Amino acid sequence: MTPASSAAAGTVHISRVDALEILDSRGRPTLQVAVTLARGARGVAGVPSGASTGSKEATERRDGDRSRYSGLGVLDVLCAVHGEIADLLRSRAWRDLAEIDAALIELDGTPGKARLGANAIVGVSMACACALASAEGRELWDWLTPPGVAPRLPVPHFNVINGGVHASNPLDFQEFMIAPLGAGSLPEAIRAGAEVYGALRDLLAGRGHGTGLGDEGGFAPRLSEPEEVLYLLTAAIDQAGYIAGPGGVAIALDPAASEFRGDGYYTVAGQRLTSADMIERYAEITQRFPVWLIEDGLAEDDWDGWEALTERLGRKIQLVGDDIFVTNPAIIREAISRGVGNAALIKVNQIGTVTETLEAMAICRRGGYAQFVSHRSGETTDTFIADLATGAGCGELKTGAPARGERVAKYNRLLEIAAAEEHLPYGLARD
Ligand code: 2PG
Ligand code: MG
Repeated sequence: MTPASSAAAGTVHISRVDALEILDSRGRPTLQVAVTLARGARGVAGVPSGASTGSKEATERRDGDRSRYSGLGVLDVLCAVHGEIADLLRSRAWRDLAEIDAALIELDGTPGKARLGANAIVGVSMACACALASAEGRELWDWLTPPGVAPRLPVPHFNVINGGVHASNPLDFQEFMIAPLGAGSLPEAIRAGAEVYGALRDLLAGRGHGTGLGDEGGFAPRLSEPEEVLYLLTAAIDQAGYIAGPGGVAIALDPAASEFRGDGYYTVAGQRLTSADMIERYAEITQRFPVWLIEDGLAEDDWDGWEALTERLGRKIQLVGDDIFVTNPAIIREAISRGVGNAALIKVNQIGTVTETLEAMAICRRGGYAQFVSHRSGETTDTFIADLATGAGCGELKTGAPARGERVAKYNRLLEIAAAEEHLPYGLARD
């Protein structure tokens, strides 16, 4: 009799927890975690890592030994998984993932998961989720669907022009995304993304711009004015044969403004701008271009600016908090009560467990905030977020360009789900 079958009904036993130091898409070490249940089900997760991180994110732990990977190794984190974490997980029967995640948080004992490392904890939490879903014979997206929520295939947001800390060009805004809001199905949306990406490559090359790629697979031309990029993007959508706008292919921006704010000013293409100037600039941008969403339009410490931005544009477009909310349930609650933004970016490794991520999404749903599930700039081929976005029914996912294996893996997972589950609707949750 296995430990699992001898456990009380409805509980599971974990028999193995393995971790491996692997590379992420930027050539930096990260973790792969595998969790095996006593009855044999197994879950594997690759841990992502960000570059433009919010200051209140859960703490990613690195070795700091400069003789290996410039100090970025994760061998100490790996030891924590094999040691303390594996000991805890194997020591008793577990009712559900929430109980496992709560025990991991308690074992760590620090507010930001700094002792064991959020990269250890998130890898274990994700791998446990996969193992538990597999043990129940359910697809991960289905297993992740909260009670009372209708799953749906999300609108993919393809990051086709990279700037900021994701590329070495002079572009201050970090991400320019295309969102096929008007596509009739997920496969049509993927096709639209890839076709516009191809048209954009031709357009850039035709104008003598480089077509080298940034960290998330978007092109990284030597442009600095956001409006110039928006003009090119709109032209590419048009050339690919789509309508630029909400009925066809719309545009989304992640300026990642915390990265270009200093001394209370924002610097865009060499210009020093106040919060009010930035808001004015965004208002003009939304007049001139089919931009339907702006993420981190202002910096994480500019809450007053965010309030003004929301007041000005919150009824017209989606205003997503990333660095400012860091997928943190308490911060999102505060934002909702102050009317800051109207949507939250959702990154599992920003908060550090799957349970807290689902809690953050539930708070958004109750508060009328949209949820935009996201990859990180450093990724593996792990596809967890494709299932999360589908299961949570939030209708929005960003996971880079329709190029580079680690980005495409998530889009291909969506195609797989769409093919297997023809009944699942596609599109924004408000539809
Ligand atoms: C962001 C993310 C993902 P990073 O700012 O939204 O695109 O970037 O992972 O570098 O924080
Ligand atoms: Mg962001």
